[in-house]
Amino acid sequence: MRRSDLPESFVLGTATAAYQIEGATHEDGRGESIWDAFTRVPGAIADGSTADVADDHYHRYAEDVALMGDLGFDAYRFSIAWPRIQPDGKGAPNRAGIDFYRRLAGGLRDRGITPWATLYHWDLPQALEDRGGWLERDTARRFADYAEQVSDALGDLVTDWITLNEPWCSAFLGYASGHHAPGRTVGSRAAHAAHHLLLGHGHALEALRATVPSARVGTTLNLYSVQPAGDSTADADAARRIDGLSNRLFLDPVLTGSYPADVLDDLGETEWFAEHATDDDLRLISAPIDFLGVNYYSRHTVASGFTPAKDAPASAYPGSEHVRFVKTGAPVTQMGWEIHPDGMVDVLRQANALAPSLPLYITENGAAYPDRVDADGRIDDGARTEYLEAHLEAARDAIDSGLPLGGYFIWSLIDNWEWAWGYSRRFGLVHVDYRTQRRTPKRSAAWMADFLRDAVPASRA
Ligand code: PNW
Repeated sequence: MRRSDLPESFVLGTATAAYQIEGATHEDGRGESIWDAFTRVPGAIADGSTADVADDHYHRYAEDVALMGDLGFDAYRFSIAWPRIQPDGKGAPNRAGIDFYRRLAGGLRDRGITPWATLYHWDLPQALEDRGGWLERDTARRFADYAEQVSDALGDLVTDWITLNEPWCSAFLGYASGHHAPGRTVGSRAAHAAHHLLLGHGHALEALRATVPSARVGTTLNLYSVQPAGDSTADADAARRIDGLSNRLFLDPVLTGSYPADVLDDLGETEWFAEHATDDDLRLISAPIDFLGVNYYSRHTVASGFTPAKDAPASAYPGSEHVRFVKTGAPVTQMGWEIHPDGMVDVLRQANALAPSLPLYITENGAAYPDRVDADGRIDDGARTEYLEAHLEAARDAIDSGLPLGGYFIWSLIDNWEWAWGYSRRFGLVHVDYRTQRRTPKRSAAWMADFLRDAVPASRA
C-alpha cells in the first residue's frame, strides 16, 4: 500500500479535540465546561486525572503545528472550545479565545496545512448544563449563536467546518450511561438530547452558510459496523436495535429528513418525537451538507437474551438492555475494541446508500496501545502502524468500489487526555511525556511520514 494507490486529491490529516489537548482551562477568560465539572466527580475518570494541563497545547500549539508540517500532513482537524469563546454560554465573544484559534488556523495555513474546525467536541459551557444542557431545546439556539460568532471570527481562515463530533456520545454516554459529562442517567430521554444536538447542527449549518458563503460544512458521526452473533431472529433483532441506536438515529434525520420509526419505538419515545421534532426541525437538520464525517473504530457483534442485574449500571442503549455485546475472539486494541478494517467500508456504504453523491471523509480512525520502548530507545508501536495501514487499505478498497471517500484523518496527532480513561490510553502518532511535555514521534509517525511522501515505508517490524 502506497500513497499513490489513493487519488491525488485524497486528504490525509490528523485529528484532535480542544479538551483533550489544550489544558489552560483557567486562562484568558475561558469559562467552566461540563468536563471540568465531571473530572471532579469521584470515580468518573479512571486514573483520577483532570485535563487542566493535558498536552499544554494552548501554549505549545506552534510546536505541534510544526510537528505535523514536518510529518507532511495535508490537513488538521481540531475543535474549538465553546467556553473559550462564550465563557457563560451566551453573550459577546471572548477576544482572547478567538485570538487563540486565529493564531492556530493562521499557523496551519502558513505551513500549507488545511484547517478543519469542529464547533462542538463535547465541551459544553457548564452554565448551559445548569439550565438543563442538551435536554433543553434552548441549548440548540445557544449553539447557533456561538456558531455565528465563530464563523464571523474565523471564516476568513477556515473553509472546512464540522458542526458536531459524535452526537451519539454526547447524548447517550452523557445522558444515558453517564460515562461522559455531564454524567446524567435519564434513560431513553437521552434521545431528546440527540434531537437537540441535531437541531443545533441544523442551526449552525444555517449560520455558517450565511456568514461564510464559501464554507464547506459537514457533521461527524461515529458509526459502527453491526452484526448479529448468530442466525436467530432474536440476534437479528439485537443487530437492528444497535444499528438503529448507534447509526440510523443520526444518519436518517441528517441524510433523509426523518427519524427511524423502529428506533423511536424501541426507545419508547415515539410520542415525544411526534410532538417535539417538528417538520421545521427536520428541514433544518436535513438541509444539504457538503460532506459527512465518519469516525470509525470498530465493529459491534450483538446477541439477544441478556438479563441485566438489578443493580446493573445505566445502559448507553436504553430500551435495549437485553442486548449483549459479544467478544468474537478477533484481535482488539487496548480499548478492547475489535479491529475490523472491512467494517469501515460497511459504514461508508451504509451512509452512501442514503446520500449517493455526498462526499464522505473518515474524520477519525486510530488505535490505543501501551508504550513499548525498543532497544534503541524508540517508541515501538508496530501494532498501531499495522492498524493504520489496514484501515488505509480499507479506504482504498472503498474508493475502488466507487464510494466517494475524500480523505482520512488519524486519531490522533499526539497522545492526549482520553476522556473517562484520563491519561491511561494513548492514541498518538507522537508520544507525550506528561512530566516534561516533550513530544517524541513514535515509529508509526515515521512510517506515516514515509507514506505521506509516497516513499517506500520504513519497516514496521
Ligand atoms: C472518539 N464509545 O470517542 C472521540 O471523538 C475522540 O475524542 C476520542 O478520543 C476517540 O474516539 C477515541 O476514543 C469515542 O465508548 C469515545 O463508544 C467513546 C466511544 C466512541 C467514541
